[in-house]
Amino acid sequence: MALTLGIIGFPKSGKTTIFNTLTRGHAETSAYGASSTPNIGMVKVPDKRLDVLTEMFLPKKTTPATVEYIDVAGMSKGAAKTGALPGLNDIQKVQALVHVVRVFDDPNLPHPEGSIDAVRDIQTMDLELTFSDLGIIEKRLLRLEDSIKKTRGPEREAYELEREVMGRLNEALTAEIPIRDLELSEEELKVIRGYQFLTLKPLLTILNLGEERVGEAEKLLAVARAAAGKHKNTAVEALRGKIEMEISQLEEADAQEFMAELGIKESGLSKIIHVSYELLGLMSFLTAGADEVRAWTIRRGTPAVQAAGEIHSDIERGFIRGEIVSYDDLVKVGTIPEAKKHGMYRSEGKTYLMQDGDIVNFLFNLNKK
Ligand SMILES: Nc1nc2c(ncn2[C@@H]2O[C@H](COP(=O)(O)OP(=O)(O)O)[C@@H](O)[C@H]2O)c(=O)[nH]1
Ligand SMILES: [Mg+2]
Repeated sequence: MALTLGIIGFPKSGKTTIFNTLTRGHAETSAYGASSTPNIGMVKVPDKRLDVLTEMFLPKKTTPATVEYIDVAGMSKGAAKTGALPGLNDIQKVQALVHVVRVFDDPNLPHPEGSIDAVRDIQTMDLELTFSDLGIIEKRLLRLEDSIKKTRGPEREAYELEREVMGRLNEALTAEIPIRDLELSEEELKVIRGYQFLTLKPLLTILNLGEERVGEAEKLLAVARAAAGKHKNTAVEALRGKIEMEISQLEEADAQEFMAELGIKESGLSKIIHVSYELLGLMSFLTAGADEVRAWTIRRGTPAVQAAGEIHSDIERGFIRGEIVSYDDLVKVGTIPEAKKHGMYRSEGKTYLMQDGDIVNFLFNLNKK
């Protein structure tokens, strides 16, 4: 599945710096103006298992899973109340939001609000997202009244259901509760899916630390987590934007050395991708052979037949079974024949729930009806 994350934040918080970190890109960061066209970049999901399998299978090519990031224009406080949020169309399309919060201080680069205050910025952004959703809901509710008057039968019932759901969202948002905090049924989610509400999207908050605050990271994280992390489907992480961007642009060996010197265990790129996966309930399964070693992204709890469809709809349609060995088992014994000998190579049916790191060969028959 194609995964797209949107980077949002107030101006000069380091969004483009973090976008560059993630994409190893060179988009223009700026102390002054900001461009209004979004930066878009693809990132290969770091996965050591692919390296190990590549050594084992010596395939013609190795294909990691990818994630797309969009760096949208900076938000300004109050924007959602007076009109649409800047970049709204872009951020409506993404599956999760990454909010970059400025914690680094730089006297030459004043914060638009005049001071550095992560909790204030987290709360202000929450409000902007809330107002954006509320604006859409209020307009829709007005039109629904009209539609309900004009229709009857099943059509009217559908509108009435939507009015009921929208009413609940309206109430929650008015009380500053994001939509992702509500218990919504599959049916209710389906009713509202098309609106792409921002407060329904998982939210990863990143504290962009300056060098001078690194020692305080844990304390800052605790405070920010108390402010942002009380909601469902949220996570808060910290990283040093400027340094991470420099690291991301080094050769692998140099990057490792530099990170060791700075005491950074996991690169910002890898950390953010992994937390995003966690937040979105995603995992990877793997395919491995002489042609290609590849990682595929699916939701946790996806049945084998649906996972097969991720590779090709024909494989889903003609699904017979999956032959599966877990990555850990395969690494223990070294080869597929050995795994077979040890009874680690399993045959699984349609409803088998895929596990992270399953290495699978799907058998399918295209003549099957
Ligand atoms: N000192 C310091 N400056 C940073 C850091 N991250 C970004 N900056 C600077 O802040 C300015 C704005 O950064 P940019 O990424 O363009 O912010 P954006 O407006 O949110 O996209 C640039 O001059 C960056 O070099 C950081 O971690 N530390
Ligand atoms: Mg920018």
